[in-house]
Amino acid sequence: MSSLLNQLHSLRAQAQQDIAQADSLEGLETLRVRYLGRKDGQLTKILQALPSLSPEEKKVLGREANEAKISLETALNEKKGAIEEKTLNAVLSAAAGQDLTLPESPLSVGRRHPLAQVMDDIVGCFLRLGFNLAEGPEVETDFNNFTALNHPPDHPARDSHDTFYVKNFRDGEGLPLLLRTHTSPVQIRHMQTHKPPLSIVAPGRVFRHEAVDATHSFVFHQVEGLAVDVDISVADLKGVLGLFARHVFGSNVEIRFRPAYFPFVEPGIEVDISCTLCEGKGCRVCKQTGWVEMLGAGMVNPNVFRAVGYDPDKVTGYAFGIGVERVAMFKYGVDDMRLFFENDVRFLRQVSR
Ligand code: FA5
Repeated sequence: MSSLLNQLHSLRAQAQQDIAQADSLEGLETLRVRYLGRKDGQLTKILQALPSLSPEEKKVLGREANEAKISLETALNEKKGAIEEKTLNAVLSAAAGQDLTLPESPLSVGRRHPLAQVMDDIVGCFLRLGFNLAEGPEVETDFNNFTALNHPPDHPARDSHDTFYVKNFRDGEGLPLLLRTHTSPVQIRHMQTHKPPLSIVAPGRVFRHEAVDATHSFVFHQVEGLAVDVDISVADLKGVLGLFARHVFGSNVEIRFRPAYFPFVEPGIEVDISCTLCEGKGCRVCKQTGWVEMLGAGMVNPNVFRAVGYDPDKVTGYAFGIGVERVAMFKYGVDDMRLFFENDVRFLRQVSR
C-alpha cells in the first residue's frame, strides 16, 4: 500500500513539474493523456491495484488519487489559460499601431444587374401564362431580320432600323449578315421549325446604328412575344399585355393602344402604360403626358405566315416586342437610360434589390 501511495505522490510531483514547463496547447494535451488518460494514463494504472486492497486502504488511496486528479486538472486548465493569453498578446503586439476597435469592413454581396432582373421578371410573367422560351442568334440573316418579316428588299422600313452589317460574311442569298435590329427574327426561326398552335417569349440583345441619348442606345434588350392559333384576336393580345403590365408595374396601371406601323403586323399597335410615378398627372419621366411608350405589337401580317409556310386563312396570331430598358427606366423612375450601361455601383445599388 505504501509503495502505491509513494508512486502516486511522485506521479503528482512529476506531472506538476511537466505542466509548469509545457509551452504549447498540443504539449499540454499530451501530458493530460499521459497522466490522466482514461485508458493508459498513469493515474488509471495505479488505481488498477484498488481491488486487491482492504476497504480501509481503498479509502485512503481513493481519496489521495482523487485529490491528485483534481489538482492536476486545475494545473492543466490554468496553464491552458496562460498559453492562450500569451498567444493573444503576441497577435496584439504584432498588430501594434492598428486600431483594433474599428468596425470590420462590411462584406458587400453581388446582385444581378437591374436590367437582368427586369428581363427575368418580364419573361417569368409570360412563362407563368403558358408561353415557352425561345432563343435566336445575335448575328442574323437579312431574310430572318427583314425579308420574312415583310420588308421587301427596297422597302423604306428597312431604313428605320439603322443596321450594323457584318463585313465579309453573307447568307445563302449572298446578302450580308447583320446584327439583329430587333428580336422579331426569333418569330421566323420558331415558326419555321414548329407547327401551330404555339406561344413563345424570346428575350435578347439587339443592335441599331443609332446616336445614344437619354432614351436610346445602340445596343439594348427586347422581349419578343408570339402566339399563333386559330381565332386569336386583338382581345387576346390586349388581355395578355394587361396582365404583363399589372404584373410588372402594379395593379393600378392602365394600358392604351395607339395605331402604329410595323411591316410584320396588321394592324400595328404601339402600347403605352399609364405613368404610375405621377399617377397620370405628368412628370419628367412621362414627359408631362401621363403615358409612357413601352412596346410595339400587333396581329401577325398574313405575308409573314406565308414566308414561313403557314396558311393565313387557317391561323391568326399576335406578336409584341417589349423594350426592356424602357420598362426598367419606368419601374425605377430613372430618366436616363445610359445609367444602366455605365455600371456605376452607386447607381446599381440604388435600383437593384
Ligand atoms: C420593334 O423593334 C418591333 N420588332 C417590335 C414589334 C414586335 C412590333 C412584334 C410588333 C410586333 P421598335 O423599333 O418600336 O419595334 O422597338 C420596340 C421597343 O424597343 C420600343 O417600344 C422601345 O421600348 C424599345 N427601343 C426601340 N429603340 C430603342 C433604342 N434605340 N434604345 C432603347 N430601346 C429602344
